Amino acid sequence: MSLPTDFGPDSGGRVKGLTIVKPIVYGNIARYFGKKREEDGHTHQWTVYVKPYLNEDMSSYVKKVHFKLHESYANPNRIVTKPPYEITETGWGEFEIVIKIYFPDPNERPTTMYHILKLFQSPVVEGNTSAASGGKKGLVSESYEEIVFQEPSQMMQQMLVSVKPITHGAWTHDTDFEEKKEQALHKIINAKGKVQTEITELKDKLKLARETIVKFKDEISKLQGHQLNNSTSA
Ligand code: SLL
Repeated sequence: MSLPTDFGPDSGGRVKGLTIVKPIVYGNIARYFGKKREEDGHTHQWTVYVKPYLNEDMSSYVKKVHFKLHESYANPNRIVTKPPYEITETGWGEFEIVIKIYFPDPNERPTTMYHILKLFQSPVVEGNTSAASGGKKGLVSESYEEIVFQEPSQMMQQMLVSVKPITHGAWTHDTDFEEKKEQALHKIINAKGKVQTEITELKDKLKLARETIVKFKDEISKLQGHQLNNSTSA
């Protein structure tokens, strides 16, 4: 099989039936200065990032990562072309950061993620986002995500399968996603049980309703039979 050498619109055609999944983690860490900074009112230093969930060098299949910050920042559109894919800033407020991952193959649509920059610890933990404070990194708020490549081009397939492990300083995660997976699985099993019980109850009700209908129909036809008898005998 010969591989195309350019990134043109027809880079070897799509590989039928192939799906490649790349698990990633995105989010931010933040650290409180301890007080408000006089000059600009900033209170925190933070880093927003995209990193591989597994130990692999994303640069073999990622062209660039675009971080769109709040307009109050100078040059809010930050582009990172090589790992680590991260932006470190200081500030005073939380806002939504749009993270867009671009691929070298122009046929591959960029992947967009939305991350709420977290600076302040809140008591509630929601969805698949986890926030934890403490530790030497300060607050951590990150999410697990999977980039799904549906029928990638041969060129993209080559890039996706030829990823190298990160040899120096492999990523370690601040969130135990395996534990979260277990918890999520338990919740799903519980929910499934509840739904099953409800289905059974509703089926019973439906059965009863159907039986009642049959009974009433019987009654109706009996009555109609009576009426008919009455009218003919009259
Ligand atoms: C809020 N809606 O009011 C948000 C906006 C903006 C954050 C947060 C400072 C930037 C700078 C900064 O932290 N902006 O001074 O360069 O909470």
